[in-house]
Amino acid sequence: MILRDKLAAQLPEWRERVRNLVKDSGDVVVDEITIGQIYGGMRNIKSLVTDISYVDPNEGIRFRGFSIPELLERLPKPVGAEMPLVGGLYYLLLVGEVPTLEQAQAVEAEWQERNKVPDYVFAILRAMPADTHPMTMFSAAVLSLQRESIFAKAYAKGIPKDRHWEPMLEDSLSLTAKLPEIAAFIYRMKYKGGDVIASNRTLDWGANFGHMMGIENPEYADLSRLYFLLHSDHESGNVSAHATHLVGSALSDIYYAASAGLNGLAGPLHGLANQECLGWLLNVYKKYNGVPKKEDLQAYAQETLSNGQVIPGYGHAVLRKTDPRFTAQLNFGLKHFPDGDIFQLAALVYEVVPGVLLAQGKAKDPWPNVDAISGSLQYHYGVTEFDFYTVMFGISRLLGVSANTVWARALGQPIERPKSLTTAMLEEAAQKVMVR
Ligand code: CMX
Repeated sequence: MILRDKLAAQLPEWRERVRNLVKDSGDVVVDEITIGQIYGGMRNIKSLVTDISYVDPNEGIRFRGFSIPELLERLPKPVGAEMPLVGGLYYLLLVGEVPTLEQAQAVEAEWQERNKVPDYVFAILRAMPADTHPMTMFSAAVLSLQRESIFAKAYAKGIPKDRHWEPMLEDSLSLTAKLPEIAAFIYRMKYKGGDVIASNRTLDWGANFGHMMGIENPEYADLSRLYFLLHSDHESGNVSAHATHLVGSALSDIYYAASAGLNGLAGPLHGLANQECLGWLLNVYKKYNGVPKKEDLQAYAQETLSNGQVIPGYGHAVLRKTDPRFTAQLNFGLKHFPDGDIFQLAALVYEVVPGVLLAQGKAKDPWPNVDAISGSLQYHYGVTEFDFYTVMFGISRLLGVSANTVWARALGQPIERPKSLTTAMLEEAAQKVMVR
């Protein structure tokens, strides 16, 4: 298998590099930690490592060193398509090199071979109460697949530590292969009367999702490929990535770890913000009977803040400029449907809300993040059921976190176990500094 061979070829050098770094420079101080950070959600504490993606506060995400515009340019695309094959992105995340079309297609072929979802997953989903949130369904479906884990079986048989990554890669491919069908099943079951659409094995992973959603439009296939690329990874400290990494560090398999990551993604301050954001836009639209005047939008945003609520889709823990994932989606909308009502509203919010947040002076980043616009694009193509949006984020995010988990096992990263202190200990530490 191409991915296994490519990873195996890199591993001796990577392991040597990490071993030497830790052996020769293990005591080098990289960061200091303040009481404010300990009580402040560990913000900006440099204590994680990944080579798969990096978020620069001013520039935004780079995947394996490539910016989003560079990737949209360089990753191979299916014939006639505007956006790259997601298989090529997964290759890049795992291997670290831009694949050829053949290499990207080899990943797509791996996915096609592994995409049969066992019937018990559908039975579990059908048995859940109809008003269950789609993210709960998605996470439960992923967790239910745990019995398929090759890693768990190999570990039980005593596979040596330096080979843990191999069954982890197998599991990651088998899980990610099934995600579009599981998600589309949830969508069709919940919102389309159970009229489920079978997978089309001739389509690529991104396009097949659009087909199973019931949207036979090449533009939506391109939007799906773009969406799955943009949301895949955002270095290691965000809640979904960190939760997956933490659970995986106990040598829980990818099904356990990915389900944990999805549960974190389901929080309104993280992935659920895309659902919240569309809800916020629709409320504005309803209140003003269409796209409002700038002044009205400004008043509405101010009212949201006065009510003690956040404006979803704006602000970020790391970013300090407009998220390039926002810009890529804005450009897609401007190209394909600049006159769409909800899209125009999202674009107007971009003109108004940063000023409102700046004037309030609390948010360190008043600019839009990825969630500020994604829903308005989905809405345009008929995916109006916005409580489903975070599931799509989840499909994509599991690409990044599974690639990271394979590498964590390949480099033998240990179980995570930071140390906690009591408030009295911190007060004592503060006292000592004040006395000096
Ligand atoms: N609307 C209103 N207030 C906001 C705000 C927003 N969009 N963004 C930040 N603030 C507030 C914070 O709530 C905080 O207020 P308090 O001091 O009263 O607690 C203050 O500004 C400082 O926050 P910060 O340091 O700038 O931001 P954090 O790193 O603490 O939080 C984030 C980052 C994303 C949770 C926050 O900006 C937010 O809640 N945004 C809205 C929700 C959102 O879009 N989340 C999606 C993020 C992307 C993703 O993970 O998917």
